[in-house]
Amino acid sequence: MDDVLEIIKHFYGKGELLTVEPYGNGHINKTFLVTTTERKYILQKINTNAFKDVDLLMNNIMVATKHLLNKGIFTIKFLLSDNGKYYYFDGQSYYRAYRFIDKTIWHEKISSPTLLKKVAEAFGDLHHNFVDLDGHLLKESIPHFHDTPKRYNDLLLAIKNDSKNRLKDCQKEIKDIQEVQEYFSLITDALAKGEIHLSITHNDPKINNVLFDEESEEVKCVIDLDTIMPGSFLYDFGDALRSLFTGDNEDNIDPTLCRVDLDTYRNYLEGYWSKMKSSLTEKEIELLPYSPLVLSAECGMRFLEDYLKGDVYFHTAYPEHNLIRARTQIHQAHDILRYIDDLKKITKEITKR
Ligand code: ADP
Ligand code: GN1
Ligand code: MG
Repeated sequence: MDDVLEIIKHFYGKGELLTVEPYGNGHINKTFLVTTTERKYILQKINTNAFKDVDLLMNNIMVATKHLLNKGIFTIKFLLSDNGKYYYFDGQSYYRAYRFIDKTIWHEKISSPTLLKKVAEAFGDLHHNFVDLDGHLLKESIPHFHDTPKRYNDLLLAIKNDSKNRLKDCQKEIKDIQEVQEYFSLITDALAKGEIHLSITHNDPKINNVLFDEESEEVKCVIDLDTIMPGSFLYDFGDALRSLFTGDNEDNIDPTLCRVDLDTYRNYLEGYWSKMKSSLTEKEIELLPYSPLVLSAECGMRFLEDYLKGDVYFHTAYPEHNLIRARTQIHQAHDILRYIDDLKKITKEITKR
């Protein structure tokens, strides 16, 4: 914690420092809440294992947030450090600081139809607001982030290497993931054929990355902008539903708790459709119900790969953490497949309106 006390001094800040404490439930960065006599800040140690190029990362975020601010949309405000950049490098690690968004809450699970629609509208608005942003100004902060077929190849490589001798624990998970393999290239193939947009998307629309005003319960702000970069609308639609279906059970030892909820799908799609109906292609509409399947399988593969490699990417609290997370996501992918006809039917009903 002492390091953090030193680091925060390099960012412009008002008031005398009172406390610094670990904050939030993110899997990637190390997040701290800094309280001064005047204001609260979020300080993050950037995970450079995930984000290899911090200049590129912060450039993406600044381009995207400036674009939103120019439209009068509330978003995260970053602080300049005393080296004139939006990050500080202490010779070992990279840090950034931004204004704490006060009087807000986040949820790990949501079942209220009203809140679901608000989240869906927020992501629909975000997509809509990025339509006029020049995509060339942003680069991939994690190359091939949602390239699901590549994620599968990466998993195969980790299986082949079995560097931590953990392969013996995951035979069932590997078999289960291979059973849904035919769906992995649905989105990437459509992108390659030009049947769906390559737009600027969030790419990590996990539900705890949305802050709500604690009084009005309106969405205040979408946070965790590290993966704002060129992508498909379907990545965000699919991953938001992946995270909603999973709720707070991502690391539950009972994988069957991670499953489809048709009302969640219906409410989310209604909210999203209300903002994006004029912007989606026929192919995008056709793939909407498949996208949570692709993204759940992909997330399962990423956890499994990380388990096999010895937990080098996601923060873990115990040795089997990534394996348990992989199980929930792979179970969910299978459950989505089981209900795919229902999801298609709901999609047809809503998108015909
Ligand atoms: P990670 O990439 O590790 O998920 P996030 O940027 O999502 O990092 O931050 C981790 C968590 O910290 C978020 O899920 C949220 O709960 C909390 N958080 C981050 N930024 C803010 C903020 N400006 N105001 C309030 N809470 C925040
Ligand atoms: C990570 O950063 P966080 O915790 O919001 C991950 C997502 C995964 C998610 C699974 C940059 O999200 O891609 O879907 O964990 N973010 C990154 O919970 O890898
Ligand atoms: Mg996050």
